[in-house]
Amino acid sequence: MTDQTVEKAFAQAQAHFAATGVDVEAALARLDQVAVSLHCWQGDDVRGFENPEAALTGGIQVSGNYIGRARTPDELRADLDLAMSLIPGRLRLNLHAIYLDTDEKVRRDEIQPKHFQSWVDWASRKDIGLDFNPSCFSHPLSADNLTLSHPDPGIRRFWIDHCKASRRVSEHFGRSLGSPSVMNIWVPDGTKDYPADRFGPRARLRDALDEVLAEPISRAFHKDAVEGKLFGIGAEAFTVGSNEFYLAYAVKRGTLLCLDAGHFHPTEVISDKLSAVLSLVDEVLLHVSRPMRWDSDHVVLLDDETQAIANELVRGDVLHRVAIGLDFFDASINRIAAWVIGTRNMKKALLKAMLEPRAALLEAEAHGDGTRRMALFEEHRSSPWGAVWDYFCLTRGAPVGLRWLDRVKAHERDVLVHR
Ligand code: RNT
Ligand code: ZN
Repeated sequence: MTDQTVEKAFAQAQAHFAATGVDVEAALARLDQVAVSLHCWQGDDVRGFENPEAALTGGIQVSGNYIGRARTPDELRADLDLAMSLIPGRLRLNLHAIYLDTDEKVRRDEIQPKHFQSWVDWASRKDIGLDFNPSCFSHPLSADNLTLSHPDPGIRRFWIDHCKASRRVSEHFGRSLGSPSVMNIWVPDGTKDYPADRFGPRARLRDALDEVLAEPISRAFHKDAVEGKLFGIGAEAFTVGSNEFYLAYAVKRGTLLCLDAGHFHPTEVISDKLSAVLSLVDEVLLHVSRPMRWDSDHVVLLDDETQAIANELVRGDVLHRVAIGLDFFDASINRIAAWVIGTRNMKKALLKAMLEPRAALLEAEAHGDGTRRMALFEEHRSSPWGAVWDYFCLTRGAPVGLRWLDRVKAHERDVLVHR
């Protein structure tokens, strides 16, 4: 497809959408404002650089052994540079604490901003924001699959101190880059079989979190989020930080609530939860992901639920109250392609939502005209939004159509096979 063909198709699409009452240029300007935070851990199967040989624990799992996993911070940044160059519009990077870049052996409860300075410098050169996460897994002191709720006060102390140290790193990101870092606390705490006491662990988790959050940090630099979950591998019977726990916690303590698309019962969807939660919680963090059987972390597709999430963000005009992060890990395909596919899909979904004939839909609904509403929804599915997407890619310096795959394959041949 030549640039001219893209522009011609765009002009036709623009006329199509204008006839449905939609201003395409306004939609593109709106899309330009939305940053999606890429998760660093797709690049190396959640290993990090603290001890890449350590087993991944915490009830999460990565399957596959595709060539080319990033083994150093420089390799990971090179892969991210490529992935980011293939995605149009604003991006951020979401780091885990185990991705520190230093030759020192650093205990997790002693991490400092300086251990992440190379990431800050890189992000500053790219003019992107950073987000952060304490890493409460893949560590000898998380071997019981209990961290902030551990009955042993010494172990609990270690993880509290790790989370406190993480907040200082996160604040440094926000101060250095001029955009608040969202720090998400997820702990794997849970048990394989039925516990005799569910109250004790939850009270300990609540109190530990309160201690972690005790030090006030300006929201201009750092925001706290908490992420609930239904179950994990080895934590099938009981998850301490369940969804109700964290929803209540976020409401009461004023943190962000993180909704991970893979953390609910099979027919439950987070698209419906956005309007519910945002009625009473100021801000939400999303982990856009795709549940599949037991796995909560398949690559994001442009499927109905991804679209439904985007629709809610756009229809509710809540994009300024929702941080969009991704959370999937697939080692069975090219890892850079996984980032590109998942992130482009999230942005495609947002664009398609922005091109919806909103006024006509609301009018049909106001008149109780379900027939027209359904007809409008279904026509929009096959509207020429793809031509607008191609134009967005072209004008924002990202490859149009499948051209991005040639670049990923070339990098695989030239770089990944030699790792
Ligand atoms: C695990 C949570 C969590 C992790 C990352 C690595 O179920 O979704 O967000 O995937 O922090
Ligand atoms: Zn998650």
